[in-house]
Amino acid sequence: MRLVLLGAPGSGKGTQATRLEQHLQVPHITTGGMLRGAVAAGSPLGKVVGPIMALGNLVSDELMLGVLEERFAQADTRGGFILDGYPRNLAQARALEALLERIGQPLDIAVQLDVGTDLLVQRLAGRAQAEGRADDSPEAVRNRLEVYEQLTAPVVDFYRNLGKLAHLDGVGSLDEVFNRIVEAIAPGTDVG
Ligand code: B4P
Repeated sequence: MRLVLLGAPGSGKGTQATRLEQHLQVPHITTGGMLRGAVAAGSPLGKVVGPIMALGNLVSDELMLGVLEERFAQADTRGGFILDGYPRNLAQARALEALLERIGQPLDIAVQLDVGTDLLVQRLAGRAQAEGRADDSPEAVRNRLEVYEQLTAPVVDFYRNLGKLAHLDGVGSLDEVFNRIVEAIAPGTDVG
């Protein structure tokens, strides 16, 4: 299974990808997680991206593609993957299609988790208290939601036009949302 998870910040991509990793037994590739790892390690990449992420802005397409290409060069991705956090704009969506074609691993499905803005803000405020992530501050969250609307939302149409989009309701308990995804990605389910 080669799957992309799409959705606004707080829509549950990372949360559900962790569960899907167990279910599908394919690696969860989280670009946000990889970047946070680089920041925590104080690597040269982390030093560049840390301030950008703290403001809730997107890291450059060029840097992100490099990170992604490196990850896809690892053997564990050959049996499939769950990609969470990429693509975040149309240029990234096109770059991903080209990369997956090049390595002979075309995408099966893009799952979009749809959650209203009020609930997104509420979830991220909850995480800000629980985990203290720099980009969960109210100002950064506001910016991340705007960036999503302007740059990432068009990616949904990109996958719809390819006939690969499953649009799902992301509101509900963790189990409810998980079950919806499992149903949508089951073989034979019609997408588009
Ligand atoms: P990400 O790590 O991708 O952050 P995110 O969009 O906020 O999603 P996340 O997966 O963490 O949260 P989730 O919705 O699961 O990106 C962070 C930053 O990295 C970006 O702003 C950008 O700077 C940079 N970046 C990453 N990828 C990039 C790219 N491709 N290009 C450029 N820059 C990039 O969960 C949020 C909260 O909701 C959690 O607390 C969770 O417990 C809760 N929740 C989830 N599901 C729930 C449910 N059903 N009910 C109740 N609560 C729920």
